[in-house]
Amino acid sequence: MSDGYESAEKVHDQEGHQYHIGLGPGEVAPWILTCGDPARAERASKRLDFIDVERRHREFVSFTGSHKGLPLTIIATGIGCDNTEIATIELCQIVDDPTFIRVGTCGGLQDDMELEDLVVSTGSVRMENTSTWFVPEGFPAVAHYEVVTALQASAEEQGQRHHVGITATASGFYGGQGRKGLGFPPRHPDIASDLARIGVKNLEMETSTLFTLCAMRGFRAGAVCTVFAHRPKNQFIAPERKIPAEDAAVECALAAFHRLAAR
Ligand code: R1P
Ligand code: URA
Repeated sequence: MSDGYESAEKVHDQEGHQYHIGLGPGEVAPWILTCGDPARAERASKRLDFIDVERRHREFVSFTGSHKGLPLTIIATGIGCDNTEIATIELCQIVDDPTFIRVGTCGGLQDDMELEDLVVSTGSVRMENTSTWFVPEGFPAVAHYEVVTALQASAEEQGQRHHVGITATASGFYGGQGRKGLGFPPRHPDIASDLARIGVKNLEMETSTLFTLCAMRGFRAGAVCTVFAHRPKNQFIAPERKIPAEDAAVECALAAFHRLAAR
């Protein structure tokens, strides 16, 4: 059966620059940090020793350089699984054997969580349909165990409050996450508490597609997200805490990359 590689549809220019992300062969490192927010990618890029490649195409903002000697690409995908699909697939056209860590923000679902806690995903409920165009409904979106272990060890070493477990990836921030009282009643207003009851730790909008696509190819992927919304308590992070809280997740991911590279 053809896997499509032999006759890949051409969506890049003569030099192999990918249509949406604008990056070409040689411009992506095997260690890839992804996030939704371009401003987070920009801030994370300040931690690089140097930047070789900086590219801005639509919402895809990327930096390739070195972090303490480790070749690293940081890319913002924008919000959502459709963007994540594009970024992941285009990156995988131009780099060999990548390892991905998503550094995101999320809604925390469990009572024992606090705002700014980190959540390391072991897998994610596919409450989106982007991944469904590749795999059947029963296909599990799982993180790579080595990445999970590296993220957990890094969070522990850095003394960051963290939780490890199952995430849920929604295809929206409002309806898909059951947010009420906004004049647009969601069809499933109890989705957050229902997920909490079955042990799901957090809700966000990209992880299951990243995990599914990477699992299909045997590439390693993980995710660490900072709790910005405490859903059971209806709390949201204070504006002045957002950047330090995001930075903690970036720090955890960077340390995890180094752990993985040292194996
Ligand atoms: C929603 O506010 C966005 O924040 C979360 C969600 O997954 C969604 O992308 O992640 P990022 O902070 O990485 O964008
Ligand atoms: N990002 C999400 O997707 N959900 C939240 O509740 C907070 C951040």
